[in-house]
Amino acid sequence: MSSQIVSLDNLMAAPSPIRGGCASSSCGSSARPEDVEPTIWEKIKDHPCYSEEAHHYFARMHVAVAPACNIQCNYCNRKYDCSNESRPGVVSERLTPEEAVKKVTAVAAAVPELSVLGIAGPGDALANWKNTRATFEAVRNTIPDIKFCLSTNGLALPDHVEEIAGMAIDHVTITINAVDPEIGAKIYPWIFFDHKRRTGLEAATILLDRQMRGLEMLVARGILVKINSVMIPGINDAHLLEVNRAVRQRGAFLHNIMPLISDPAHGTHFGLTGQRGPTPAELKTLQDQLDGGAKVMRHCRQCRADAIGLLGEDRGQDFTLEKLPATVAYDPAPRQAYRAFVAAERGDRGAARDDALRSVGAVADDVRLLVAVATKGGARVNEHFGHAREFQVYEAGPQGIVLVGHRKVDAYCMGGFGEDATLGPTIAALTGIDTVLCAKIGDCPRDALAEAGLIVTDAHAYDYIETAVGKIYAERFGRTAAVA
Ligand code: CLF
Ligand code: SF4
Repeated sequence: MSSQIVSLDNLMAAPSPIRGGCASSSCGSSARPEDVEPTIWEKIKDHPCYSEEAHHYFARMHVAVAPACNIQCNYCNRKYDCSNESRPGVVSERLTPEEAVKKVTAVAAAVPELSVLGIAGPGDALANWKNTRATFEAVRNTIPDIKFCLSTNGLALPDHVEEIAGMAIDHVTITINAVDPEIGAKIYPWIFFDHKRRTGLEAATILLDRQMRGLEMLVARGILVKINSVMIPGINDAHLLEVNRAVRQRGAFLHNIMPLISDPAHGTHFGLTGQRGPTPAELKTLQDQLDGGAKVMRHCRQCRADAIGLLGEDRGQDFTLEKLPATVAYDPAPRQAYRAFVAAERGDRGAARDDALRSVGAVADDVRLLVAVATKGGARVNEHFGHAREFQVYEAGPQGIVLVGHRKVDAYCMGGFGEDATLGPTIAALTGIDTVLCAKIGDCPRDALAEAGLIVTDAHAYDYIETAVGKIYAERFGRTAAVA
């Protein structure tokens, strides 16, 4: 994905045959999915992680004010940092609460899409509660229209639920990798609890118990809880079905399965011992099995603890402390204008989806198609193939048109010329994909991808994604899929 954040200007400039139409009563309104309660929609409609729909429009930022951790996970090494790498637990610079407020104000002034401030490390938000609380309190006084979100391993959670609720933090993520301590002990070598380091089964039992207790306490207070689970083949992959059942029974709002990132260069226990992560196909198979349980999140990008921007991009390096202006004022006007634009755009997009479906008619038989889309936001096919750093993957079939994941790649276009060396890895990253949609592509990469059996087309440039995917599906099978 482009490093350029989607802006009001470039979204509104997008030429679409559908823009400007007023084909339904939802025109101008913010289209709430029919299966979401209005009170819940109010909480999630601007949250890029809790609403897949919102992630096309809204940005999050993390501030790295929480360096310490009270447990050890076998997939984590917070010492390792590379600004090109994106994975949780990793940051380039740690911040004091005062520095964090300055940074959030500067980002809010420059990025009207910013809607959520998250604290997700690089350690544990609750093991650094003083910093976490001070940051949220100061930002609340400065920028009143931002949502708060935090992420925790759950060990300290039961001790902080009352304060979390009192501070109007209505989104909390708990990372739960197991509900069986025998499995947990293979993932967590130790925890620090009640002034003592504990290991083995004892550690896992305490941690898992407190995670479940924290989940129940948050749900009882109306806080939306997302569960992150790291999928570790051979250790907890099959067990995650049980985890899903347990968290669903306790009222979790979303379940996000994250593939283990494992590389010896990261210096983690799993990296050094050769534990592999799952393939995209293994991840999708598990997610498909979980559908019908707690809602499954499929658009996570495994952000760094200092990530800034839409989920598919990271502008953290544009807002390092040394690059911040000496003074910056909070101005709500551009943020309000952007939100008004998104509300209208959502209505327009909803009408476009309905129109596309009506125009092609019947629902297709049980045949599915995976389509990869180059987009820089706004739910449109609006990124050049050569600029794409990721492709969003949509599955079209009788169940509808749904986002099922993303594939990261290196950009093909390197300052005006194509880098052919990236095409091999890109083709490998697109394994299983049938068609690639982009705003523009040159003949050379198109031919190379065609040789590998991939159809790439820019015929649907600037269409809404579902509209374009629906057309591709209809062209291929003579009918259309229902939009989910
Ligand atoms: Fe940050 Fe997490 Fe809040 Fe989002 S991330 S604390 S819920 S604002 Fe989102 Fe990033 Fe995935 Fe997390 S894409 S790693 S799920
Ligand atoms: Fe690392 Fe987070 Fe695990 Fe702590 S809880 S060891 S910061 S992954």
